[in-house]
Amino acid sequence: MEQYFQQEIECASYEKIREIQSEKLVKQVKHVWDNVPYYRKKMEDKGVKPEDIKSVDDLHKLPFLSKADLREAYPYGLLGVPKDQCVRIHSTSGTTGKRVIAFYTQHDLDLWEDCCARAIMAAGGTKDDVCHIAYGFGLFTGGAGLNGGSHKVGCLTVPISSGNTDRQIMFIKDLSATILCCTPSYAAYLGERMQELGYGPDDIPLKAGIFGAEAWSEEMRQSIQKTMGIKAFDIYGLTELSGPGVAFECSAQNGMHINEDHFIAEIIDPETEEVLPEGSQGELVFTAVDKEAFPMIRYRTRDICTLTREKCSCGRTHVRMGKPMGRSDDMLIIRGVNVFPSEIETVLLNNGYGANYQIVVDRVNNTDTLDVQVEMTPEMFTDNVGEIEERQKKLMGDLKSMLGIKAKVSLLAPKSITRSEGKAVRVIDKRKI
Ligand code: DLL
Repeated sequence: MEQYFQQEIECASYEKIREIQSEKLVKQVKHVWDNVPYYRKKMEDKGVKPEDIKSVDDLHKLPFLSKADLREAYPYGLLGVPKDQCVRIHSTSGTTGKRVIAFYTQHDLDLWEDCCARAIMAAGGTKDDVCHIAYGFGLFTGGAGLNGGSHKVGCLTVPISSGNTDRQIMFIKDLSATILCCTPSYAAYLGERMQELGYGPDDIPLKAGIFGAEAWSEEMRQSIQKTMGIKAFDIYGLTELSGPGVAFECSAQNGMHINEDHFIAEIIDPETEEVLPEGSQGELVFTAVDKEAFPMIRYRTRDICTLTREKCSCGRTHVRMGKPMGRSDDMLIIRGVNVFPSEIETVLLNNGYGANYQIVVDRVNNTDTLDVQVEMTPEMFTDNVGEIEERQKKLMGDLKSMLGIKAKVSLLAPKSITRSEGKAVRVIDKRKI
C-alpha cells in the first residue's frame, strides 16, 4: 500500500495547492521586499511592488535570480533574516573561489527534512527500515538532508557518508540495511563491488535506493535494480533551494513529484525568459515560498526538463518533473561533484600551461572518469620521463584540491590539440546518459 509522510498535502487537489501557493507567495514577496535589499532593488528596477503580487498568476511579473546574483551577493547579501537566526549553512560542491552558500533557520531545516521524509516514504520507507546514507556529509546537502528525513520517518539511520566501499558493504550486510541513499554512480560501484565479493541480489538485504545529485539514465536504473535486487528511485534538488528533496520519485518511477507546497515550478525558455506551457522542454525555475533565511524567488536552475500534471498512480497530485536532460550552462557533474571547466583552466594557467587543453569525461564501469589533457609549452617540452611524471603529479594534486575529485592528467606535445576557428571545444563528454 502506498505510504505518505504528509498525505493531506501530498494528495491535495490542484485548486488547494494553488491556494496554498498564492497565499505563501504573497507573504514571501513581502518578506523579501522588507528584508533583502538586493532583491528589492531588482523588483524596483522592474517596476514591481509587493502589492502587484496577488496570486501565483502574478509570478511572471517578478524578476529572476541566477547563480550570478548569488555570487555577487556572496556571502550574506541575500539573507532574509538576521544572521543570529540562522543555524546552518551548506554549500555547493563546485568551487570557483566564490562558492554558493545557502543559509537555514531551524524552520527551514525542519521543512527541508519533511521533504526528504516524503521522498523516503515514497520509496516505501517506514520506521522499520534501516536507512544507509552514503551521500557525503559536510557542506554537501546530500548527507544532511536524507539524514534528517530518515530521522523524521523514524528509520534506524546509518550516517556512513561516502567512501570506503568495503566497509559500506559490511555495514549494509551486518545491519541488514533496507534503504540505500547515495549518488547513482556510487550505487553502481557498490553493486559492482558486491558482485565481486560474490553477493547476488538475494544476499543483499536492501529493498530500495534513493539516488540523485547527478543525471542518470533509465538503463543505469535497470542495471542497479538488477544487481542489488532493489527498486531505485530518483531524487532531485539543489543547494540554493535547500538540497535533496525538492522533487522525488514515487512507486510509479515515472517522473519526480515537486514539493509544490514549498516550491513553485515554472519552465522558461532560457534565451527569451518567457514562461512556457505545460509539457514544454525548457529551463526549470523555482520560487521557494517557505524559506526564511535564503528566500529564492524565480531562481534559474539551468536544468533543462519538462513538467507534467498527468494523474499519477501513487495518488500524489504534485506536478512531476522529468529527468533533467542537461544544463544550459557549462557545469559538469562528475561523480556527483560540480566541476566547472573554468576551474580546471585556472589550475592549468596557474601552473604555467597555455589554454590548449581538453577535458575528456567518460563513464567506465558506471563510474565517471575525468581526463585533463593539456599541451606542454615548448619550454616545458622534454623527453625526460621523470620530469614529466613530476609535472603530472603536481597538476593532479592541484586539480584535486580545486575540484575535490581526482583527475587523470595527460601531458601532450605542443600543438597536438586541434585548434578551433570558432568556439574552442573544451569538454568532450563521452558519457551516454
Ligand atoms: O546535488 C542536491 C542533492 C543531493 C540532490 C542528493 C539529490 C540527492 P547541488 O550540489 O547544489 O545539490 O547540485 C544541484 O545537481 O541543479 C542538477 O543539475 C543536479 N541534480 C541534482 N539532482 C539530480 C537528479 C545537490 N536527480 C544540481 N538528476 C542540480 C539529474 C540532478 N541532475
